[in-house]
Amino acid sequence: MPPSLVTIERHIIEQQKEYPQATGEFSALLYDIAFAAKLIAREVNKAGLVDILGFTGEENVQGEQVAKLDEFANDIIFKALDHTGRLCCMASEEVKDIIPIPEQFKCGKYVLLYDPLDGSSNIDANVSIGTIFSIHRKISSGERGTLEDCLQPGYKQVAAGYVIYGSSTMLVYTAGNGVFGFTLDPSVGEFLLSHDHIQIPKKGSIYSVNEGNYFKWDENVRRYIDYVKTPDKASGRPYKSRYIGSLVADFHRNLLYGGIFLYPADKSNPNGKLRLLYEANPLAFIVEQAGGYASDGRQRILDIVPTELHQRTPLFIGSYDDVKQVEAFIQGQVE
Ligand code: AHM
Ligand code: MG
Repeated sequence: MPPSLVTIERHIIEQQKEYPQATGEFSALLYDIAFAAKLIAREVNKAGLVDILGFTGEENVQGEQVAKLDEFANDIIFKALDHTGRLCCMASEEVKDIIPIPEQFKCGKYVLLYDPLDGSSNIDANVSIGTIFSIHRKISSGERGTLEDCLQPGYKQVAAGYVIYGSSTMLVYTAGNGVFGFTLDPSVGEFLLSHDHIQIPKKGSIYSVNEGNYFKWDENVRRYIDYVKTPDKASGRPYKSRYIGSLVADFHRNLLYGGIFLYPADKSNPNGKLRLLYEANPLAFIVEQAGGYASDGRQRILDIVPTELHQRTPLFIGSYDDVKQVEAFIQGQVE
């Protein structure tokens, strides 16, 4: 078999042939993100070799310690995109307020929301980590972007994706026309199409959750977890338990193999732990494009209208049947 020669750039251009109104700005934006991802991958792969590990001693807006690589990834994404004229503003999980485009640069018609390095507590142990991104259209009327542009419901996303820095580096994205995965070939520095039209199995046999929180969950969540562990051949139970503690890695595995990832609300995190804009929305867009589903237990993640930049949400995401089933448990519809 000849190697894949479909780079991200070629793929986007070929996809856009179907949309004659496309200006090429959007494909250039995705290409810029892929470029930033390569720079982050290079640093992540060096972690351990250079004095880049460890914490800065500072806390981010979520009250968590900031690892040096988080800062690096945050800055790289900003600097790779601030001057391109394609964005009107950005927002990052690591930054309290919206990030304006510097005065000297032109503003464009898109908004970028990103989690620069998710799962960063795993860096020191060489566990897979990831970057997550979400792109919206600018909706405010002024020249420069505002909070209004960032607080749009997920169903309005134009594109979303993630990069996983694992045994290889992969970029997975959707622009609303299927989900595509590219693997970085480090010898030529290009992301090459490796996973065409990814589809998540309708029902899985994996559950991924931090079960240490079991006694902090409400009873319906506990009942669901008890259910997936109870043997029943006909419905494929017990499920396998797989939890890395790195959202992108847990999500990516379940996307390929089928399964459900859960981060419910609990006594310490009454609104869940994960963030709607930087984590839940982009992954929800991807999973729906792959045939799966994402819910906060009561409603579709993509329908939630955000009110705050760093809003958290419970998250149930993965194979369609499994997420629908956990919704039924949470809503007390299963005896
Ligand atoms: P982060 O954005 O600070 O890295 O935290 C998010 C991470 C996710 O990658 C992962 O799913 C979750 O936190 C794990 O949380 P816990 O350690 O409570 O299981
Ligand atoms: Mg995160």
